Amino acid sequence: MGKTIIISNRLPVQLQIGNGDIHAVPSVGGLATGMKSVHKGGESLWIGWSGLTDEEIPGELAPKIDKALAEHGSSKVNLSQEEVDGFYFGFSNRTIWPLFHYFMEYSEFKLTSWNTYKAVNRKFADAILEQSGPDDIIWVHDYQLMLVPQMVKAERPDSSIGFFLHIPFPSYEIFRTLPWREEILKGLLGADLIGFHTYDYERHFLSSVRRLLRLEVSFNEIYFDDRVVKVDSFPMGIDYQKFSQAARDHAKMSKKDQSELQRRLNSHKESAPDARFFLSIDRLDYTKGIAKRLNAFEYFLNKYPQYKEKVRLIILAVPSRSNVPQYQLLKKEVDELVGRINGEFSTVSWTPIWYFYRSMPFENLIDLYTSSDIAWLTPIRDGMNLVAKEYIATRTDQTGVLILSEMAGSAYEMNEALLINPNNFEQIADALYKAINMPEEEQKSRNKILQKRLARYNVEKWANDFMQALTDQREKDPAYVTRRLSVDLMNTILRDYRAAKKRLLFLDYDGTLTGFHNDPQKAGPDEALIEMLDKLKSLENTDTFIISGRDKDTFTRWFVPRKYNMIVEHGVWISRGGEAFKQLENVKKDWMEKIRPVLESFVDRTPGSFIEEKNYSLAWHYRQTDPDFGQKRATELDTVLRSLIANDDLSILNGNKVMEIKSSNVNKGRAAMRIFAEDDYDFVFAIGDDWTDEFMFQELPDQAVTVKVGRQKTQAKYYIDSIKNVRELLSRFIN
Ligand code: GDG
Repeated sequence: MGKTIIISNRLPVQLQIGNGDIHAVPSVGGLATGMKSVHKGGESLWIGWSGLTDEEIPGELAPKIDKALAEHGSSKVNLSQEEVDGFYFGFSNRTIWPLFHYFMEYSEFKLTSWNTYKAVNRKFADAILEQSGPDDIIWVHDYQLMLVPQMVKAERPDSSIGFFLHIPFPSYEIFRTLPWREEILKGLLGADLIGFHTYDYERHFLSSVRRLLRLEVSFNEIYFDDRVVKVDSFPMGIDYQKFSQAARDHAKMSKKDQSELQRRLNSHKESAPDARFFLSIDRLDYTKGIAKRLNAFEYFLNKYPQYKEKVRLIILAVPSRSNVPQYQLLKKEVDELVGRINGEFSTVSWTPIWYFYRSMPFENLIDLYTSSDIAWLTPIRDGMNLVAKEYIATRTDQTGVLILSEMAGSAYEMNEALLINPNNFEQIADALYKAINMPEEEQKSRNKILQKRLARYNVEKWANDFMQALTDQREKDPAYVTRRLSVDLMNTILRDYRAAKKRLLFLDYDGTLTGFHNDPQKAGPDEALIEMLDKLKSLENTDTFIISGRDKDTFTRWFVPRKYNMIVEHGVWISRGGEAFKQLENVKKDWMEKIRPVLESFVDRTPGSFIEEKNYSLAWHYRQTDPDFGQKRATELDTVLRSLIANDDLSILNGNKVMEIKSSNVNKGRAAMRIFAEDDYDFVFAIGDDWTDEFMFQELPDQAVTVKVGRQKTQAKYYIDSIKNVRELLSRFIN
C-alpha cells in the first residue's frame, strides 16, 4: 500500500514571515482537522498552494519554505499573482462559485480565466505526478481543482483517485449554462470515486453526466472510458470532541480567565436576564443570506414588537474574497443595513445588532456559541454549513435552539432543528418566536438527538468512510478485470483458435464493429472495417457472419457486393458469399398494422425519437431523446405493447436505446444455432453489445467464446470495453 496524497487549493498550514524567518503554522479549518486521521506521520503528503504568491515570497526565504512545509507533510504549488487572479479570484470564485450556488447573474464566463484555471489545474496535476508513486491513493478536494482527476488519470491510469466537492452541484438546468461544461464533467470523471455532501448534489451531477455526455449511468455508477466511476454522498461532519470539550472547559473557566468578549456577553445577560441572543456566523458571502437575515430580523421586530429591547442579534461576518466586486458590494449592503436597523430600533440601553466584521480566535467562537440561546443560520444556498453542527456540539447542557435554512446541506441531517426557507420572512419571524418560547424540555430532546448523530458521524468518520469507499472501489476493479478479455486470456483463446479445424465467428454490427450514428442509415462501414472484414472473409476454415438486427436492404447495399456472410433482422434473412438474401425463418408481418400507430403516437410525444421500419420488425429508437424522459417513455411503451400483443406471437426486445417488436420465433440465438448445426465447428466465437445479442450468448454451446462490448450485465463469458478494442481483437484472428 502506498501513501495518501491529499490535494486542495490551500495547504492545511499558513506561512508566517517575520524577522527574516519563516514558520508554518497549522490551520484550524474543518478540512485540516477532518483529514487528521488520513494525513498523519510519513504516510501522506498534502499538496496545495501556500497562500503566498511568487511575488510575495522573498527570494532569500524560498528554500526555507519547502523545509518548513515538509515538517507538516506538505508541499507547495507555486502560483504567481496573475495565476491566483485568473484561477482563484477569477474562474473559481467568479464563475464556478456563483453558478454552483445558483447565482447565475453573478457568473462571469471569461475565456482568459478559464485558460488560467486549466493551466493552474495542470500545475497541480504535475505536482501530484512528480511526487506520488503508482500505488498511492490520491484525494482531490473541491471546485478549484475539478480538472485535476482526469489530468492525473490520463498519465497514470492505474492510480486510485477520489474527488470531493465541498459546495453544491447545481441542477442540470443551471450547470448546462457553463460554456466549458463537458470539460468540467470529464475532468471530474478522471476520479474513481466522486463524493458530494448530499444525495441531491449527487443526483444533479449524474443527471448532467447523462444528459451532457450521454454516458451510461447505472444507479450510482458511471461507465466512462472503460472504467467505472462511482458517485456517492458523504455528509461532512465536524470534530465533535474538540467543540464539546472546548465548551466544557469554557464552562469551568474562572472569571479572571474569561475573554473580554465573554465579559461583555455576561454583563449584558446580567443586566437583562430574560433577554435572548441570536447568533449568526458566516464568511461574508452572498450565498450565506446575511442581508436577507437582517431584513428578516427587522420584520420580526415589527411583527413581534414585544421583543424589542429583549433580543439581540450577534453577527460575525468573516472577511472573504474582498477583491471580488460582489463581495465589496455585499459588505456595503450589510454595513448599511446594520446601520439602518440599529438606527431605527436602538434605545438608550439597547442596540439590536452587534456586528463584527472580522475573524475571531477559536476561543471567542466558543464564547459566542455557548452564550447564544439561538443560532440562526439562513444561507440561500450552502454545500453543508458546519457552523450549524458546531453550535449544537457546544451546547453541553443540551439547551439552545438552531434555526437553519432548508437550503443548507446540513439541513438534511438536522431535522430536529427549526428548518426554514430563507426567503419566507413570515415563517422566519414565527420560527424566532417559537425558538424564544421553546420549553427547555423540548430544546433538550431535540438537541440530544442531534448531538448523538453529530458525535457519531464526525469528520474523522467522514474522511475514513470516503477513503474506505475509494479503497473498495479499487479492490472491486479486479473483479471486472478477471472477466475482461485481458492479453493473457486472449492468448489462450488464440491458441484454441489456431488449433481448431473449423471455426465459426458471429459479429454484431452496430455498437460492436462500428459506433452509433444519430441516423442509422449513415453508420456505414469505414475503410478500415471493410479491409478487416475482407481479410476475415478470406480466412481458411473459417465462416464469419455479420449478425445484425438491421434491415436487409441496407446490408444488401453495403455488404452483398463484398460477398460477406450475413444474417439480418435478428435472424429472418441470410445471405452467403454475395448471393441475394433468403429467408431463414418464416415470419408473419400482419401485426405491424396494429403496432405502427402506437409507435407513431409515441414518436409524436417524445421529441428526438423515431421509428425504423424493417421487413419483419418495427423499432422505436430513443437515443436522441432526453435520457430520463426517453427511459420513462420506453417503460410506458413497454406496458402499452405488452397489453396489446398478449395474444400474438410477438416479442419486445429492449436494446440499447431502442425497442424492437418482432415475431417471437426469431432471434439471433436461434439463427446462430442453425448455422452452428450445419458443420462440425470446433471453435465458435460471438461478440455483440446489446440485449439482442444475449440470445446468442445464451444459446450457443458452453465452449463458445462469447464477448460483450461494454460493461453491462451479460450472459457472455468475457467483456471488452470499446469498439476500438473489438477491432484490435479481431485483427489478431487475421494475423
Ligand atoms: C465550504 C462550503 C461546507 C468561521 N468564522 C470563524 C471561524 N469559522 C469557521 C467555522 C466553520 C468554518 O469556518 C465555516 O465553515 P462552513 O461550512 O460554515 O462554510 P464555508 O467556509 O463556506 O465552507 C460549506 C464546507 O466548505 C465544508 O465542506 O460546509 O457549505 O461553503 O468551521 O467554525 N473560525 C474561527 N474564527 C472565525 O471567525 N476560528
